Amino acid sequence: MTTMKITPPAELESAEPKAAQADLIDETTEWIEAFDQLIAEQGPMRGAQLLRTLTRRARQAGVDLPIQLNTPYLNTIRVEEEEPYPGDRLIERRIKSLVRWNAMAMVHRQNKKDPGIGGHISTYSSLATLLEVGFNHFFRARYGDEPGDFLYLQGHASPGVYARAFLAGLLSEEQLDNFRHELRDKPGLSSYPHPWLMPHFWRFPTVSMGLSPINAIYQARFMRYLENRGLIANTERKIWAFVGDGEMDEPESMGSLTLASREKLDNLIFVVNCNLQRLDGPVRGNGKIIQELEAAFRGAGWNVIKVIWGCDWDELLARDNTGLLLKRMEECVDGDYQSCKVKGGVYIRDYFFGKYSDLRELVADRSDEQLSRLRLGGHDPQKVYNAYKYAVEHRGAPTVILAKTIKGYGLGSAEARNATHQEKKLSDKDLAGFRSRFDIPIPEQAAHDGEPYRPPEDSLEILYLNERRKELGGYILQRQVPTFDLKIPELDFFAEFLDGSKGRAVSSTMGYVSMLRHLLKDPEIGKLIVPIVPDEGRTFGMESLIRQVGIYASQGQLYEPHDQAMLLYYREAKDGQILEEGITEAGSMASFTAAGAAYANYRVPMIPFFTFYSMFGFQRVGDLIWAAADARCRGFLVGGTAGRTTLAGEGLQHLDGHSHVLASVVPTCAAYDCAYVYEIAVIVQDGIRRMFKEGEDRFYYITAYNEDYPMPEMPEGAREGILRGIYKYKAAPGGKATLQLFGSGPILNEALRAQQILAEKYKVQADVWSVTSYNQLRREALETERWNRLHPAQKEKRPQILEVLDGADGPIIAATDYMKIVPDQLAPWLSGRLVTLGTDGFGRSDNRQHLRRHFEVNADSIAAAALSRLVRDGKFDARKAQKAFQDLGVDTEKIDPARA
Ligand SMILES: Cc1ncc(C[n+]2csc(CCOP(=O)(O)OP(=O)(O)O)c2C)c(N)n1
Ligand SMILES: [Mg+2]
Repeated sequence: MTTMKITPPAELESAEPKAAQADLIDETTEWIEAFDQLIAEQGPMRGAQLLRTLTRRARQAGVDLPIQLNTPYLNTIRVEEEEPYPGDRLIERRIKSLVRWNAMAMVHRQNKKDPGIGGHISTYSSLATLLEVGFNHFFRARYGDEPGDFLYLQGHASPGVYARAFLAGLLSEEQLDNFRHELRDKPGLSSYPHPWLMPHFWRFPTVSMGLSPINAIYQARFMRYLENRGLIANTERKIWAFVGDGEMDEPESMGSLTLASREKLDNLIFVVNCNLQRLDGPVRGNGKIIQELEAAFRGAGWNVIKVIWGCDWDELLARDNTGLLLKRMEECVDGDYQSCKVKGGVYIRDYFFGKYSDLRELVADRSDEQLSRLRLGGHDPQKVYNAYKYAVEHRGAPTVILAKTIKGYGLGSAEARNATHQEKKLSDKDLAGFRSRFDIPIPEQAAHDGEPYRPPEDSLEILYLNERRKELGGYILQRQVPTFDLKIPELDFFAEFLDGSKGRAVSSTMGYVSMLRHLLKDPEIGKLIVPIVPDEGRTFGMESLIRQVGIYASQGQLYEPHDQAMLLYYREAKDGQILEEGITEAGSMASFTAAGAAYANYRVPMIPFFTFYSMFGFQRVGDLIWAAADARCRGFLVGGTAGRTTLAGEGLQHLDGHSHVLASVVPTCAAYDCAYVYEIAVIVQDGIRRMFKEGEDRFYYITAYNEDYPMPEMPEGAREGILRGIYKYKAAPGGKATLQLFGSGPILNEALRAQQILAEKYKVQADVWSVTSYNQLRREALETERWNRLHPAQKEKRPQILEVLDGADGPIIAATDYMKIVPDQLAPWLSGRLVTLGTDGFGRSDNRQHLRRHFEVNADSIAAAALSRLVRDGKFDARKAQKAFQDLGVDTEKIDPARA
C-alpha cells in the first residue's frame, strides 16, 4: 500500500485554537495509522467490516453522519485486484483500428458522395474499446441451445457496429457502400438500429434516447419471468445496454433503476459511455457526470464500477505520495477535462498538473505528447476487461459500468470538441493523421477517398476475430425468427362471448376480462398469455384473474395477505403470470415490448395483453409504442375506460377522445373501437391467428368501455365485416333506408336509439352500421386508390367502404366517442355524404347523459343532425326540423364543445 501524507480534515483547521488543533491532528493521525495497519495485516475486507461496525455504533450514539454515496474519483477496481488481459492485445488493437477506420470511412465517403446524408463518427470512436472487449471476450451468441446475450447499442454508434460486421463477413462492401441509402435497388444499411428495416440484423431499436435503458431493464426482468415460469431454461445470459451519458438525462433512462435492483437483476449490465459530451456540448460542464451517476445508481441499489483512468495513470497515482493528484482529479470539473483534451499536452502540464508544484514535478519526465496521450479507462482494454469480468460475475444486483472516454477519439481536430457530434467528414489532414495513427494499410489515395478496408480472409486479424466469435458461440448480430406450430383457438372457443349476455347489462371491459380469463385456460396457448397492468387491475375488474393465475413476484409472497381468507385475494407467486407493474405506463410498455418480441428473442411466442387507462397510453408513451412497432412487436394493447363521454365523472385529464387518432399513425397497429363483446372476440381470435400462426408483424389496439348494457348475440355473417372495419348491424325498421347511421363503441347504442326516434317521430328510415375501425377502412381505401392511380389502363377497383355501402342510400351520420377526425378519415370516399359527430374538445366531469349532450353525440343530437342534413338535401322541411330540435332538447345556441 502507498503511504500518503495525512492531511487533516478542513474543519479541524479552523474550529479550534492552535494547541488543541495540534492534539486533534495527532489523535486523528494515530487512528489513521492504526487503520492502515489493520488493512495491511488483515486486508481490505476487515477494514470495511470495522468501518461498518463503527458507523453503526456512531449512529447509535447519535453522531450525525452524512450518507455517502460517492467514492473517490478513481477506478473502482484497484490495480492489485486486476487480472491480466487474456487476449492478444496487439491483434485486437489492429482489429479495432480497422473497425474504427471502416466506421469513419463509411460515413465520410457517404457524405462526400451524397452531401447531407448524415451519420455519426464521434460516438463510435468513443465506444470502440468498450465494444471490442465485449465482442472478443464477453458477448456470447448462445448458451447451449438457448439464445445468447442481448445487446442494446447506442444508436449513433451503428457505423462501428456495421464496420465490425463487415470485417466478420456478415455485411458486404456493397452494403457499406449503401449506408443510409436504403431505397436503391441494392441492399442498404439503415441509419440506426431498426429491426423493421433490417430484420435479420437488429433486434432492439435504441436510437430514441432513453428507450434503450428502460427497455433493457424490463427485458432483464422479463427474462427472469420466463425462467421462473419455466418457459425458458435458466442461463448465464446477460443483457448489455450501452448508453450515452447525455442519454441518462432522459427520465426513462433513470426512472426504473430501482426495479432492477429490487428484482436483483444480475443478468443486466449497463455500460454508460461517459465521453462527457452530448450533442450541443458537455453533459455536466460544471460538475462530474460520473460522480453524479455513481451516487444515483448506488442509491438505487446497483453495483457500480467506475472505469475512469487507464493504466498510464496507475503509475502516476502510485508515485504520488502527496495526495495532490487525486485532489486535482477531484477538483476539476468535466469542462476542465474536456478543455485539457482539446488543448493538448502543454495545457495539461500547465493547467492540470501545474496548479501544484509537487504535482507538476510528478510529470516532469513526461513529454507534452505523452501527457496528451495519457489514456482514459474506457479506452484501456485492460481496465475494461476487468470491469466486464467483475460485472459478469457479480451476483444479486444489476451492474453499471461508468466508463470515461473521449468523444471523437482519434478524429484529429474534431476530438472532444463541442461540435464533434455533428462531424460527418474529416479534412484531408485528419484523414491522413487517422490513417497513420491507426496504421491502416491502404494507399494514400484510397484513404483520401475513405475506402473501406478488409484484410484477406487468412490474415491474422480476420482469423483471430472469427476464432474469438467461434469461442463465444458465433456471431451475435443476428435476428432469426423460428416458425411455430401453435394450435390457435378457433372462433367456437369464444362461443360464450359470441352468444351475448342474454339481457344482462355488462361492460365491454368486463367481457374482455372474462375472455382473457378464458384464454388463460387454453391448454395450448394459455401459458403464453402475459396480462400486463399498471395498477389498474381493479378498475378493469381483474380481481378474478389475480386469483386464477397470480401476480408474478420473483421472491414469491413473503407475507400473509390480509385478504387471504377471501376468494379473490391478492395472490403473488414466483410463477405468477400477471405482470402488475405498479403505476408506470412506460414500464408496462417496456414489458409489453419484451413479451411481444419474445417470439424472436427467446423463440417463445408470448402473447401480451397490456390493459391500461386509454388516456394514458398512446398519449403518454407513444414513442415507446413506436419503438415496439419497429421491434416487430406482436400483441394486444387494450385501452380501457375509453371514450370522452363514456367514462363518467373523471373530467378533462381522464376522458380520452383521441387515442384512436394517435393509434392511427403507427403503421403496424390495427386499431379497433368495439361496441360489443363479440366484436372483441372476433378481433382477438383473428389477431392471435395472424400474429402467431401466420407470423405477421403487427399488433392491435382495442378500446374497451365501462358502460354496462346488454351484449347482443353476433349477427349472422358479421365476422368479416368486424375485421374489415364495418358491418350493417340493424337495417331500417320500416322499409328502405334513406339515411345511414354509423356508430362505434357505446355510441352505437345512441345511433340505434336515433334510428328509433327518426322512424317513430319523423318517419325517416335509417340503417345502422357498426364501424369497428375507420383506420383499417382508410388504409384499405388508400391502398386501392394507389393501385388505381398506378394502373390507369386497368379496370378501376372500388375500396371496400364503397363496396359495403353499395345500395345504401342517403347521407351518412357518423357518431363516435372519439374526435371527428376519426370518421373523417373516410371523407375522401364519402364526399358530400358524411356528417361527423365526435368529441372534439376538453372533457368535463359529469355523467354520460350530460357528457353526450354536451359533445352532441347522444341519440337526440344524432337524430337532429340527420334531419338537419336532410333539410340541406331538400328531403325534409326546414321548419319541421327546427321544431324537432326543440322537441329533442337540442340547444342550437350553446357553446361549441370543441372550444369549451
Ligand atoms: C429522444 C431523443 N432526443 C434527441 C435525440 C437527438 N440526439 C441524438 S444523439 C444525441 C446526443 C447523445 O449524447 P450522448 O447520449 O451523450 O451520446 P454520445 O454520442 O455522446 O455517446 C441527441 C440529443 C434523439 N436521438 N432522441
Ligand atoms: Mg456522451
